[in-house]
Amino acid sequence: MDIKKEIDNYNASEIEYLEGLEGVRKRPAMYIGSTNVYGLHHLVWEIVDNAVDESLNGFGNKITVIIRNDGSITVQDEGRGIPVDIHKKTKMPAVQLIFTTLHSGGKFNEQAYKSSAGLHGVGSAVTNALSLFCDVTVYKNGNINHIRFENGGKLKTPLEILGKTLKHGTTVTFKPDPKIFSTVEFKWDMIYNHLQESAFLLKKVRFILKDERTNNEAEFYYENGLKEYIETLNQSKLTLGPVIDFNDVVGQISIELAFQYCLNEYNETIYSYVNNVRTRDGGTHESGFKTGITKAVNDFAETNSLLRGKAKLEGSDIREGLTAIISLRMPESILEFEGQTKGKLGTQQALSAVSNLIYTKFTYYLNENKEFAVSLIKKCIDSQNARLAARKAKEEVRNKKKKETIILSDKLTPAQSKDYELNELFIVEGDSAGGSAKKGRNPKYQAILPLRGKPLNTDSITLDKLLKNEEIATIINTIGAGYGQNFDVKNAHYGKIIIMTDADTDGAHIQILLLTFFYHYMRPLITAGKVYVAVPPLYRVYKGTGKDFTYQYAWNDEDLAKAKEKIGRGYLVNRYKGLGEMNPAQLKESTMDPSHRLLLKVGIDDPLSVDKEIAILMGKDTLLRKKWVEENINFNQEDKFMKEVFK
Ligand code: TSJ
Repeated sequence: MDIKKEIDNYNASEIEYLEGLEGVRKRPAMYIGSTNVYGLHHLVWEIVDNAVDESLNGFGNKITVIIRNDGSITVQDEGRGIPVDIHKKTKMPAVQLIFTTLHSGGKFNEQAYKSSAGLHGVGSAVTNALSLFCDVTVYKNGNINHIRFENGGKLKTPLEILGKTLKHGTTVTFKPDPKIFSTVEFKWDMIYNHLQESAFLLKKVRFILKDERTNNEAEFYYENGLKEYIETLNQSKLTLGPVIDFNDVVGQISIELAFQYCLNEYNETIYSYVNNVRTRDGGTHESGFKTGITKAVNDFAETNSLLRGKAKLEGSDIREGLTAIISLRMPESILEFEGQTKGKLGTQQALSAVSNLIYTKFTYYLNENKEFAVSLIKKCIDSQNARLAARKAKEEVRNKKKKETIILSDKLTPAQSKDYELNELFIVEGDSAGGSAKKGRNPKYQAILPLRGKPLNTDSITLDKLLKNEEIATIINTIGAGYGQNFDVKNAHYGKIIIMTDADTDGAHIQILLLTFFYHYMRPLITAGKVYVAVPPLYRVYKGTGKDFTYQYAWNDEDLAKAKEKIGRGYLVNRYKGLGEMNPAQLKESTMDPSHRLLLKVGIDDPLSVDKEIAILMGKDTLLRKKWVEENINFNQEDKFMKEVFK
């Protein structure tokens, strides 16, 4: 495609140069979600995704990321190089437009495939706007072309030719602005996981990560992509049969999928992607996959008389212990996203395309691999039996309950309201804090469940033991929606489950145990965004007595400095070492009241980090666990488990 022609079609009135970038600096969260550690890395993804799109379109098969010592980061590809031609109306080089305007999305190319982030959507301009500098070198047309922006995207060095080259590709180095972000420290683990995920989705492309701060290096290259993705996700699990992978092109949609069954695992783990972007909330492709696999397995069981008069298998019987990745590519013209966060594929064609693919190919596979097929059906029947038995047990309990009065737990102080969605359950470490929480709660919708003592010896706990623990049993009863295979998030008695512990190592251990428990036995609670960790303040700065008494809470050292300034000369500081040191009124206003409290929402954001971390946390290696807690649980910052901060 001729870039010049394309740019000529541009409506000049639509182009807002630096004004646009100032808007980004005023409201960064609108463009990158937040200004915390996730927002910071969002800048990196924006740039990397452009390089990924270029190789997705067939140009370049190596992408390098280098974390620099000076706080900057470099992303390099071997593609065609960003166009440098002059745009007639504005007399600007295309590369300059791309880095300084917010309306360039889609205008610069019409490639078949384009991630929703997009080859030159607004991403590069946003990254530029939020950086102290952004330095771009384009190897193209035999020239080394260079342009540099500083101070939030202002042109510093106009496009120049530095010399001749035989190479082609793009190198971008930028340094995020600490005035915008709460942290500007790049996290090796986050970038490592993102690149590994990209490498799984983009097979046969080499990804290299270097960290000049530590001299760490990593390289990802996968011949088969999704197959290796599943192998990595299942590496510490007991599996049934091999990884099975299928792919096909149906009309304008290209489909790749891979899956494998695990034993001793209740959960289904399905990750789906469209044009390399995760579709967190599933959509038509996931529905198609579920429909197709259910029908394939049921038909096979029926044809081979394996159900022996039993009812048909339900989808959930067939998906217990299943790990699957679905990756679709489609042109923008048929791409439709739904839902509040646009994380759900709406494209109707994808449903029948995926459903037919998995149905046809898996049916064939089952017939070709009878031994595997029979053990799979056995496993599904086991799940079905467990599901039916649990339902029966539940009904019996329900009938009993009608006669007797329900005694939930003498430990629980319930909420008065029956509006489950609005109700909040505080799981509180320790009886004394539990007492304060009871007095400080809003009795209408806040319930308190104190954990007596430490719930478990954190040094030698396995999942089975965790489940048998009395405190955990109380939690299961209190939430009221079952656990494991029979957990049904629709029945949860609370819209928010809030873990409230001291800000110390013991507190961290309790958080980990509870989160691990929820992750394994009530995962939909986490994916539905109902699990939170309360962050109590570390300090209270105060002055005066009687009606002159003033005070302010502080959650970290930065807050503390601000609070001292605000309270002024003669201030005194309380340092809270635990929840127990706050009186009910203080606990209420600082940690429980929605208008002041700080809650971290627990999310499973990163498919590749969770299992690894849970393996460490639940493993036998106590030293490794201790190290993990010390490195990852920092009460002054969001940690890896935490997705968003709500104030
Ligand atoms: F995000 C970014 F702009 F900073 C960036 C873009 C960063 C990196 C590391 C690479 C890239 C990038 C862009 N790599 N390759 C491209 N390709 C184009 O911009 C391109 C090249 C040729 C044509 C054409 O039609 O001839 C069109 C485009 C959009």
